[in-house]
Amino acid sequence: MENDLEKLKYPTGRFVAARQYNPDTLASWIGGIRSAPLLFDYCIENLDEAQLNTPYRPGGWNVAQVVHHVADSHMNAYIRLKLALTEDTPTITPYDENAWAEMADVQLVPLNVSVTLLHALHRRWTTLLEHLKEEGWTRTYYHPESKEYMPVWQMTNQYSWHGAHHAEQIISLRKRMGW
Ligand code: NI
Repeated sequence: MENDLEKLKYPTGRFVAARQYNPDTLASWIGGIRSAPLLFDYCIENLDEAQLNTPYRPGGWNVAQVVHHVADSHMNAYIRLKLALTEDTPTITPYDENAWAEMADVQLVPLNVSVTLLHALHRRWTTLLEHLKEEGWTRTYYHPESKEYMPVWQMTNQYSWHGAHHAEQIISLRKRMGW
């Protein structure tokens, strides 16, 4: 049972941070961020209202909340990146992702608005990453809850995983439900 829940929550496996980076890993992570909005186009294609309101696992967010969450999370990530690139080890502001997922903009705004947002946001994000100079990758921000210094290369690794992780939650739900 425990294992089943783990599989539903982490269909691509838990995030395993890379220990280092090189031009190939960077290109692959940027590619993950570039393609994530397309993945969400695919995820939500032809789902009706009832399907969008279905939790991806028992007790979990529904499909719409998952996608709105990715928009919330990636907007924060983008701001964190820009802060890391322009300030000296800025302390970022954590946010309560569960509280954010219950708010009116998540409950009332059609899902395609957040997917469109992801397309726009990831276009800017990817362009920024593609034009980073070598020293940009080792700039860091400080996360006051995890008390970690997060280098830009590592957050790029993490958010590349994050998009695919949530997309796969929806894709695996669709497979299980035969949608
Ligand atoms: Ni998430």
